[in-house]
Amino acid sequence: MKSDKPIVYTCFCTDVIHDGHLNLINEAKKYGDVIVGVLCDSEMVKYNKFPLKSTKERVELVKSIPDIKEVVIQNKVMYDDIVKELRPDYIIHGDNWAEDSMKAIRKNILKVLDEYGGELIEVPYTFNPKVQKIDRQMREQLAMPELRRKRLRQLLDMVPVVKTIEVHSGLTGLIAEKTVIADDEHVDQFEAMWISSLCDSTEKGKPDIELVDMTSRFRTINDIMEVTTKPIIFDGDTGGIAEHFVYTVRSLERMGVSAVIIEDKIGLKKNSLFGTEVEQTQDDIEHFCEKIAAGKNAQLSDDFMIIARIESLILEQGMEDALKRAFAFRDAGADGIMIHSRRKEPDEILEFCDKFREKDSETPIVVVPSSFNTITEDELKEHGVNIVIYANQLLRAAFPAMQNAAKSILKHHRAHEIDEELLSIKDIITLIDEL
Ligand code: SPV
Ligand code: MG
Repeated sequence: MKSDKPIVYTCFCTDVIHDGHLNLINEAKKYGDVIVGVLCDSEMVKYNKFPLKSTKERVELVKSIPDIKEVVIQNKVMYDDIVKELRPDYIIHGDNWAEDSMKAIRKNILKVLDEYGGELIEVPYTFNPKVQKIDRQMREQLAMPELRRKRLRQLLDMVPVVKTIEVHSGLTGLIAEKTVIADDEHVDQFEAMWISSLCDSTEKGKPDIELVDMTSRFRTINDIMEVTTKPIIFDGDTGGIAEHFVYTVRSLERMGVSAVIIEDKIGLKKNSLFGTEVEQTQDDIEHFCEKIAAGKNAQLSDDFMIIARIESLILEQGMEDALKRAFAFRDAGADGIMIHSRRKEPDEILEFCDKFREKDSETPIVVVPSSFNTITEDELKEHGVNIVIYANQLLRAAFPAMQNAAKSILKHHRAHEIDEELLSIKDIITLIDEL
């Protein structure tokens, strides 16, 4: 029977119910019948709350709280749709609106309620040590190798396109981890990180020719892992000889890296964006397949992914060659295909994706739109792309800014002129939180 009591709505995006949630429900029931929304997986990710429990489990968890009339799934972080559906008299929420994303959500709630005279109830956020400990544990758990490693595979099922940004240090890792945009319509952030050989080498002042050895590259991974939780895709260059690659796979897997991408080149590797301007040799199909198979055979978990990167378009070997390689590498065990191009237009990439998808709707496709950078993630998705890697933008942003600061100091014999373009002293000394 339909109750004529007012409806009080709240949305939970959590894997664990703690005192804070129970307090909120206790408060909510004073106003009427309580309906709780469980935020769906893909929106939890946008909100930097990667779910450790499935939606079904989270629904069951919320249902186990007494005094809740109904549990529904909220499909968007923003409240427009759910409010249209339920028209609650009240939305109840903790008063923890400090972050930008939370401010945008509050604004959205007030806007949708205002349309029909609903009311927002804000209750003091429960900040007791027990709640804080649970919050911290949830976050920290995501950094553990076992959980981090499988997150890329999980993301491939959860989000339309895995947006991946280049990182080359702890600091850039923090940018990937924490950068959020929040406006009237959405909240969003990167889902994964790419450890580029170009940027890792450049950061060390070395050319991108597989000169920076694995021990050094693993240290970069470690620096990043220490301060982040998001999954890592590692640029493995050519992977080296198969006899060495198997050890790399084991090490990466043990560290909690989610995927390695290896390119089908042999001999002295140069950066792909040189194309045919420098001498580069493509490996033959059979030999590269043996390397992929050896890697797959070496890994211990099912989570880790070996993604094969095809250089046929870069080396002007044609579409047929690229496709032939893609199917051969997949059949050798590759968990995904990366197709690369250095053309300004995305045409050849899209043609490849369409032709590959005609015969294979499953194997993930990865692209790196550095040259063909006008195409959007949505357009790439329409052609079957699953992972988009922004492979070098953070380092390219930093270098001119640093050079500019150095030149200004040299020119003016003091630092005053550049100061207003810099992070303030107050901000730099408080940028990194202590544990
Ligand atoms: C990298 O980022 O190191 C890559 C992508 O391998 S590219 O530079 O485009 O070859
Ligand atoms: Mg590289």
